[in-house]
This record gives sequence, C-alpha cells and structure tokens, in this order.
Amino acid sequence: MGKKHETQLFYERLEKKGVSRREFLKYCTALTVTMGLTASSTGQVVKAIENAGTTLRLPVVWLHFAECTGCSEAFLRTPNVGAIILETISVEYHETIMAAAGHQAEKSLHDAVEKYDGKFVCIVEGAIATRYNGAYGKVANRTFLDMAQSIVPRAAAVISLGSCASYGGLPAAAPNPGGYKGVQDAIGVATINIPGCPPNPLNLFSTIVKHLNKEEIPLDGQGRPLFAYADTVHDHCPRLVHFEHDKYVEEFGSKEAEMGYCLYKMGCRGPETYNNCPTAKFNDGTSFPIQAGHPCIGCSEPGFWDSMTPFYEES
Ligand code: FSX
Ligand code: SF4
Ligand code: F3S
Repeated sequence: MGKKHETQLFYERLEKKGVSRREFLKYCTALTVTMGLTASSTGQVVKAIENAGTTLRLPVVWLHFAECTGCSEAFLRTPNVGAIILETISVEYHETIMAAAGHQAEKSLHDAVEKYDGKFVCIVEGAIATRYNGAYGKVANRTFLDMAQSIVPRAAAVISLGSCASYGGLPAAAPNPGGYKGVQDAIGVATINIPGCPPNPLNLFSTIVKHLNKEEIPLDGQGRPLFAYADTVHDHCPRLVHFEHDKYVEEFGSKEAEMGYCLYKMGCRGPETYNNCPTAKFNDGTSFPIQAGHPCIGCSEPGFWDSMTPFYEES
C-alpha cells in the first residue's frame, strides 16, 4: 500500500473517532507550543505523528499499579487528544481499555513483552509497594514489584505517568505501611517522569512525539521534561497581577486585600510547584485549577500529599 494511501487511511480513522483534519492540525499546533518549539515546527510534528500513525505504530505496554486511574481518565476525557494518541501508538496492554480479561489479559501482556522486547515504550501509572516483598499490591496474584522488575527493564523507554508512578503519590503518603515508591525509586530504572495528579495528556503526548523523533528529552533534577516543568505554575498564572496587588494591599492595609483574586491566602502552592498548567491547560485547553477558582495544591511535586498539606492554609 502506498504511503499516500496509508496517510489518507490514518485521517479517515481519526475522522471516524470524531477528529477532523483541521482539529488534528490544531492539536499539533498545541503540541508544538507545549514542546517549547516555534510554530514553524508544526509541520515536523504533523509528519512525526502521521508517520507513527501509519507505518510505525509505536508499541506501548501500559502498566497500572497503585493509583486511582485518574491519569488514564485525564487523557481519555480529552477525547480528541486521546483519539490521536491511540491512533499514534499501539497499546498492547492497558487494563482499563483492553477488551481482554483474566488469563487472556495476562497472555497479552506476556506476548507483547516477548514480541517487542527492547522496543516497546512502557508507560506506568501508579506506585509500587516495596515492603514485605511487595505484598501490598498485586495483579493476578503477582506483586507490582515483581511485574515492574521483570517488565520495565525490557522497555526502550519508560514513562512514569502521574505523581504516583513518578514519586509514590497518594499510596506513598504517610504513614505508607506498604512502603510505596515511584517506579525509579522502587526498581532503580531511570524513568521520564510526567507528574501531576492527574498529569496533563499534552505533556504525555509531547514526550511520545519527542521519542518518535528520537529527540533528546532534557529533564530536571526530579526526572521531569524541562519543556513542561521548567517554570512554576505561579510564573505564568493569570492571577499573578493580583498576587502583586495582594502584597501591595497587604502592606497598605486596604479593604481590597480581602477581595484579592490571587489564591495565595487560600493555600495556593503555585509559587513552589513546577508545571505548565496555566499554558497547557486541561480538557482541550479549557481551564486549569486556578482558573476554575481552586488553589494549586502542588500535585506535580514529589511527596505533595505530605509536604503541601494542610491544603487551603497559607504556607
Ligand atoms: Fe496517581 Fe494516576 Fe493521582 Fe490518580 O494513575 S497521580 S492518584 S490522578 O490516577 O496515579
Ligand atoms: Fe501565584 Fe497562586 Fe496567586 Fe496564581 S493564584 S498568582 S499561582 S499564588
Ligand atoms: Fe496540579 Fe497545581 Fe496544576 S494542583 S493541576 S499543578 S495548578
């Protein structure tokens, strides 16, 4: 089959999932911006995705450990981005969206790892119990720890999606009786971390596109891609003007202080949280917590359930 025909079929498949070619291009532009590239690079991004959607279909093994599945939800509830991701990669195993169950599902996992040994991308959601030989978390009577130790090192790249897989997240919150940890800490394999509770699907997709393009993905000291996590939420917050205003009013004691729109006094952790929420936004670029009136709770920072609480109190 000719390349041109393949590309046409790719767009037809997207169309069937409700994503028009025009919308596809719109998302490619959003991705390009998220990746910190100039608009002139959009063509390259389009090509990479087209290529992946036609000839390549990057094999992905998606593991679920201890988590709430909010990370999968975040991308499945962004239907167009979700559809494009699913047309670009080939998900060989994903407990939430696969049709197979029981022994059949276990066989799919085993077969995928054998068939794509050293070639698949492993996306992990959720933390891993490490105490008592991992007894606190199992799938199909196998501990998360054992699964991770045998599957993760065989991947070409490992993406820890969400704060649980990245740093332990909620399952690792004190007192953490099961000794939950993020993937890297639990098994000592380097991971690309895309934290957030939930993380932004655009950041996942941008990472996948960079991987497809064989680009280097510079990370910060916490394993997060710098294209998404170099700045704090506060740096680009739409309420920033009121933050300064608030400080000013505080100093001069005006009544307006209580009416300030900055959520700092409600415990906003934007100034200490690295994430691109104000620019990438969620739900197809609709909004993000602070825009919706909720303070940032620092959900992309390691150990935030312990270090950022009590929420709603000024730090
Ligand atoms: Fe954790 Fe994701 Fe928070 Fe939930 O899988 S990052 S609890 S949004 O679902 O892992
Ligand atoms: Fe900073 Fe939060 Fe205030 Fe925004 S709402 S300006 S992130 S403190
Ligand atoms: Fe999380 Fe704060 Fe963004 S709570 S979603 S990092 S605004």
